[in-house]
Amino acid sequence: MSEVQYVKTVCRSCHGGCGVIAHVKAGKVVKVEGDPDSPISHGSLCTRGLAITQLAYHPNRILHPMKKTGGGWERISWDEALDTVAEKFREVRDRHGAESIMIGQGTGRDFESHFSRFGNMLGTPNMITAGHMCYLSRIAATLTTCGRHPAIDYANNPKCMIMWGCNPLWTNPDEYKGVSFWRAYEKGAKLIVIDPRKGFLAKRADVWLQLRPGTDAALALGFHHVIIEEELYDKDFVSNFVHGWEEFKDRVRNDYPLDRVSEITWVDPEQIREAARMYATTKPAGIHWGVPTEQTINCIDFTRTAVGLMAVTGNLDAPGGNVFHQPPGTRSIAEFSSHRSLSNEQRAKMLGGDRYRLATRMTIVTPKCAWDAILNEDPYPVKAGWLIGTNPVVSRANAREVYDALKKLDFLAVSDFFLTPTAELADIFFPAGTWLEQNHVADNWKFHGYVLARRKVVEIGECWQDHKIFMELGKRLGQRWWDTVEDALDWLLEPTGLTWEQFKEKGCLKGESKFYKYKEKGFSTPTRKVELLSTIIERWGADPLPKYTEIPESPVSQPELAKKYPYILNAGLRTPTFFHSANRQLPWLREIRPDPIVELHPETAGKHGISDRDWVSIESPRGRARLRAKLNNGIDPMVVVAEHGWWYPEIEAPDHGWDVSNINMLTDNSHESMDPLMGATNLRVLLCNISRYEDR
Ligand SMILES: Nc1nc2c(c(=O)[nH]1)N[C@H]1C(S)=C(S)[C@@H](COP(=O)(O)OP(=O)(O)OC[C@H]3O[C@@H](n4cnc5c(=O)[nH]c(N)nc54)[C@H](O)[C@@H]3O)O[C@H]1N2
Ligand SMILES: Nc1nc2c(c(=O)[nH]1)N[C@H]1C(S)=C(S)[C@@H](COP(=O)(O)OP(=O)(O)OC[C@H]3O[C@@H](n4cnc5c(=O)[nH]c(N)nc54)[C@H](O)[C@@H]3O)O[C@H]1N2
Ligand code: SF4
Ligand SMILES: [Mo]
Repeated sequence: MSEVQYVKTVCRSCHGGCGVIAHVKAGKVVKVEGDPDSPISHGSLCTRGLAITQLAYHPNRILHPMKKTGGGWERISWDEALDTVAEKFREVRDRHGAESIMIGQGTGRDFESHFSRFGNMLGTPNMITAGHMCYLSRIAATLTTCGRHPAIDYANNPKCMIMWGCNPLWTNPDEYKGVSFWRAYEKGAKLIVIDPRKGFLAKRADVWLQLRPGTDAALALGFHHVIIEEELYDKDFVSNFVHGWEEFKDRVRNDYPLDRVSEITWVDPEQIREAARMYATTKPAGIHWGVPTEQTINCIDFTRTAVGLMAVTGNLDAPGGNVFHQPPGTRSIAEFSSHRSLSNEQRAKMLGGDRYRLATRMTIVTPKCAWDAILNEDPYPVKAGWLIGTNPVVSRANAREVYDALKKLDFLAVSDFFLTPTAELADIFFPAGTWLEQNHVADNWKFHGYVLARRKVVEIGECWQDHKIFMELGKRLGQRWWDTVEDALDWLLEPTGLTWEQFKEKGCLKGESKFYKYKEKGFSTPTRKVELLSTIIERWGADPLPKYTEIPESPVSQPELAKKYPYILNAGLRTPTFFHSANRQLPWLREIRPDPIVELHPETAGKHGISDRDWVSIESPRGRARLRAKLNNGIDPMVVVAEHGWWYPEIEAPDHGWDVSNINMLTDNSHESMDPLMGATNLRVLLCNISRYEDR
């Protein structure tokens, strides 16, 4: 019998970060458990992290490169796979220009540095991510307002916390795991929850504001109204460190009195007052805001207003408030990605570049622009693509259009673990390694001040970690890369004085904690102040003050359409088991959540003769999907809350039922529905109707 070995590493079955001890027996990981020494997770792991053994050793996982032939998929060597893609990309680059190749990833998977370097050196500005409506939109809005992303400071004992459209116990998003929130909560912090759905947190809140989906910007301006009216703001701070205070005050006073805010948001004015007072008078207080606030036309204006709340209450860069964690000194993603290697001439060709000014500044392309280029050659043709760790046929708005666009490409490569509905459309498949199969300086993209050592535990089949695939394909296209993955990590770590081998032993690095840095240097904005009136946005001729814009497809803006589609569809309920479109093939997790769920208020369900667990057909002007009813009296009868990310790995290839229960068949990606500066897609507020599936 062989001995069990214990290897410390770092999970990445979501945005990652939890410390793991992997149990390895005879070259195979037989179990993972939480690492009690982890500064991020303190020994905890979630269902998805624990299920990595089922994912890594899944019988349907693809363990070697493949090419599509007339008869289906055929196994090939790495050399053939890489040479084929390099040759196709060279062909397209020579004939149409590098901009006619798009590369795409989904959510943060800790290879952004390599992804962007590959794209920059290829010469294409068309790198598609989820950043237009997730996280990078937050970075863009905070950069313009206060110079850097202010993350909630759970570690320094906030006395009051606002969970603003954020559910960290289920989602463990970005910087923070739910355990950090929970530790602060257990120390007795007051809790304000802003959420249209009564979940675990709302049930425990001191104040729960059940707002109409998509109206967060109006609600935040209502908070400001109370704070201004009752003079609860930090007078020293606003006079010394806020740009545009008088103009902002006038906007709030004139346009956002509480009765108007209440009418827009459906929240009682007295409740708004109570929550605003609690936040402004309990020190320190932090705001953790979530992705639903960014997935509407109000994306940037909401975040700017929320940063305004932190600023005027003196909670910005204050311990226990919202802070600017210092990076640990590694080279940044911008440095690694060699962004200067993309010429100005190529950069100027970025799809949507002249439309979404803030996105362009951050080099973010909203995917709709790529679909337009593929389908309509507007403004020029995109002919080839490489998608890495993303399943846009299921995860992107207006899925039918996405499917048609990817199908039309002359050539597509996909890197994944499984043959997803997106991968089935590819010509070449690259088998990626999971986080158990990689060496990496993890979490370098986050704003929590840490980097962590993700150590390779095993090798499985012929899979390669994504970083290596970028490097080896890049080299075949004449790009400058290091010899090995570890050599690149040495360079990333160089300013810290550590090599990868040394860092691997150490396990983690943390930047120094410093607060109130603005008192010496001001904020990193053009005026060195928090810009409630944005000088950057002003230069673009857009409204420099934040405001609330009514959602283009809502019962208020489209009363006629609402006669046919009377409900508000809130599409994107996460579950503790799944990560977007992933994990449906893992037995431990699918057993917990076998079916796609749509939550309905019992009154609403009753009106349509729908009982708990019935299949429901949901329909919008763009399409329909079938999900199973779960009755929930913690949502408004007008609101329908649906899970996203559903396809059926068990349904036959190549479709795998991608269009059966996929809520993105219903979502909208028209330019008119997006945030005008960022191109953020509206995923959370659409009009829909419902019926019992059997009645159709
Ligand atoms: N309606 C609706 N749609 C949404 C959302 C919503 O709230 N509502 N949320 C949106 C948000 S916030 C985001 S960020 C996007 C996410 O969108 P995506 O990132 O596209 O979604 P996933 O399903 O997580 O990723 C797809 C694939 O990545 C593969 N994968 C996982 N890890 C790796 C890896 O390390 N390497 C490689 N090569 N492959 C890997 C998985 O097997 C999976 O097939 O979805 C968006 N879609
Ligand atoms: N298990 C799991 N974890 C995940 C993911 C996953 O798919 N599964 N996805 C990851 C990704 S990429 C992201 S971006 C994060 C997102 O994680 P979070 O930012 O936590 O976002 P959600 O869980 O989508 O929504 C949080 C809460 O906002 C509420 N909400 C919905 N609409 C609105 C609205 O209009 N306004 C307000 N105020 N609240 C609203 C929801 O009811 C929910 O309780 O999660 C990450 N973690
Ligand atoms: S929260 Fe994320 S990093 Fe932590 S165990 Fe779960 S999947 Fe892994
Ligand atoms: Mo996301």
